[in-house]
Amino acid sequence: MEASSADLRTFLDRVKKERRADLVEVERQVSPRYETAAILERLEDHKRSPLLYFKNVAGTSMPVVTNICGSLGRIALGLDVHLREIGVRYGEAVAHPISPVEVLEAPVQEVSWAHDQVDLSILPKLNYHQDDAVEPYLTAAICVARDPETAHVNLSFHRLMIASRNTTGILMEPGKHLHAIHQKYAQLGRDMPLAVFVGAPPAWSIGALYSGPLPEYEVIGGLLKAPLAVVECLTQKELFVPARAELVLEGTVSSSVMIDEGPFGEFTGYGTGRTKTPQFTVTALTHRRDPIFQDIVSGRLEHLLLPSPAIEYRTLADARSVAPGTKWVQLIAPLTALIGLEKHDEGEPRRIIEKLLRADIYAKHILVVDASLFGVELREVFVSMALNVQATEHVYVYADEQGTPLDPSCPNDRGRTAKMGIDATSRLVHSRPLTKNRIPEEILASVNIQEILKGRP
Ligand SMILES: Cc1cc2nc3c(=O)[nH]c(=O)nc-3n(C[C@H](O)[C@H](O)[C@H](O)COP(=O)(O)O)c2cc1C
Ligand SMILES: [Mn+2]
Repeated sequence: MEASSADLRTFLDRVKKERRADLVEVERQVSPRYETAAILERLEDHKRSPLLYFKNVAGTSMPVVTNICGSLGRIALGLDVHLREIGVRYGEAVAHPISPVEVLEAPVQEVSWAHDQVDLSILPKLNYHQDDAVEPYLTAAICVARDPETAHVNLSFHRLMIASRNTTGILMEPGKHLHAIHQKYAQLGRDMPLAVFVGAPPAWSIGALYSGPLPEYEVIGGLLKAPLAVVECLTQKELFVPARAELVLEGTVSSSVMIDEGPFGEFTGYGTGRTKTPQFTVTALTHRRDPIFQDIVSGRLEHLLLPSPAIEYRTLADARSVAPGTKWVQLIAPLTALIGLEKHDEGEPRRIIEKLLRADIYAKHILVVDASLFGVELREVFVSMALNVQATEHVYVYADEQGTPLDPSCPNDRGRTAKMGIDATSRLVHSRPLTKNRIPEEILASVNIQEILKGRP
């Protein structure tokens, strides 16, 4: 099968041609310190979420694109499907993964800087929020690492804080594959080889956010319906990066050296202080001749939309594995999922709750409701909670689970947290006879409103 020719540039061209109103090009010089974030925040305040292309960013020769996946419409365009088919397409991709193919020539290696030549100060120095660390961040950094035991290759997004000419911090949350891989290297007394690529069309990003047993490169292939072309790294030979990315950092993550990192305003809307992260030392920086730097403004719409296809797919699959009548999943707030269930036995909601809370560090509060409540106003959800729940019986509380330290309520830096599930489904059998308020149909039909109101408006 021929490798996919999709890349960030082909996606930008498609948006330009097919969704012109979705693309805003900013010609004048902007500051990377808060200004790009401010422009996006103001647009979102006005219910607009265009792709932003900043041609002239102070302190760098690279143009910056942000908000690539800031609308479901653009995500759908990137996957070549209708809005409502994103979930189905994701399921197909996971069911039909396609392995990447190695190529020898790669645009992303047109320019390369190795070892002493590496200078991260050529990158845009982006800051988002006034209480964040002064150091700039990379937010659209997709990290590639190989498990030293299984040799499986893993992809995931991690925030990188530029700490010096050739080092960064990297946040790896407990419960993530990269965290586990890093720990395996540490046990072997070795630093972890890591490659980071920047510049991805939606299918790559959405596929990289897959969470489960498959290698993410194969899910990307499934989404593209063609193999992704990858190239061997120059200084970390066991790793491969997409040949048509814009920019790559190669290097190693220390098993012992920790550096100060943060605070950084996150998807929750809050930063949670300065802590320690392992140090990533960059051994090579490669890029296209004219790289486009991709960014995600932390905490804005794109940050929430981008991972949603992967999280919804996985949550639905996990819930169905214990309750086949699970019909839908809605991520209604950070750390909170609403699950629609056609219940067959009273044990199902609890099984769903326990499965989900243990599978995902971001699953903190799970609310299971009747599947018939799809798309209703939040008030209806509260009504169903009020009328179906006996707190002593239908609220499940778990004291010490793995969550995320990014949760402002989490009392420690390790992400150990309490979790909760609520079974708000209607009972299959009621302990007392219940009758729903009803007036006979024929009497209702016989009422003539006009006559009663006597012509009043
Ligand atoms: C924009 C963005 C930034 C993210 N930053 C981090 C991060 O700094 N640290 C982290 O552990 N996970 C981060 N994540 C979440 C992981 O990338 C995501 O959960 C991924 O699917 C984990 O992959 P895994 O199942 O292979 O561990 C981020 C996700 C997004 C969308
Ligand atoms: Mn993984």
